[in-house]
Amino acid sequence: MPDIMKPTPLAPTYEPSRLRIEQTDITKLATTAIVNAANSSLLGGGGVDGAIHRAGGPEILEECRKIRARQGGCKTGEAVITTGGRLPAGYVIHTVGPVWNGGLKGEPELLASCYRNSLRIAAEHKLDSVGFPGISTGIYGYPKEEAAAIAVREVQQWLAAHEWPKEVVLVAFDGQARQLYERQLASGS
Ligand code: AR6
Repeated sequence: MPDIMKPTPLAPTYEPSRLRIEQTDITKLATTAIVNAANSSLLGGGGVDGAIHRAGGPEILEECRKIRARQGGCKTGEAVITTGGRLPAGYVIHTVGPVWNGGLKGEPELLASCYRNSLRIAAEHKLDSVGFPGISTGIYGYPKEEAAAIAVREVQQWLAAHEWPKEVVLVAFDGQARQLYERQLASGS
């Protein structure tokens, strides 16, 4: 067909982004689920894990104990789901990040698996929205910039290929983490 007769392609319709960054305490986040940076015992700990169990109450630990009885905890890179107890979020997805050990012990792939397996659980349960802390970037010592790059990449790839969850929030606990996420978003897309 001559060029002049070809229909003008429609301008792409505007789709509001399904990924956003929020600087907050994740225990205050009212997403359908929040993700916990747990350890393989699933019995709680410090950091965001301690904060989630404190704010959510004993029901979360009760369900964690049942999961332990069934499958013996949670391996690094994997994820399980419990109630959110008294949290504003209805559910907690517990994932176990890798301990940073120099970067040549499979840490990047294990961290990516944490994001993918948590998102898979959210999709299986058709959860609307999920908030993630910076898994492994506290006590487990993962370099924050590399971890932010993996988080943004994995979430964007998941959202491009899946309908659920509808929205993902990457939670920054401080201004430095927020800037790292914002830079990754600006450079990556
Ligand atoms: N809201 C949002 N982010 C937070 C909060 C909060 N309330 N508290 C901490 N962070 P960490 P890890 C950020 O150490 O490195 C526990 O003992 C924090 O600034 O909680 O995966 C577990 O039981 C950091 O960026 O988790 C494990 O044993 C990020 O959350 C171990 O720590 C993760 O820091 C897991 O270590």
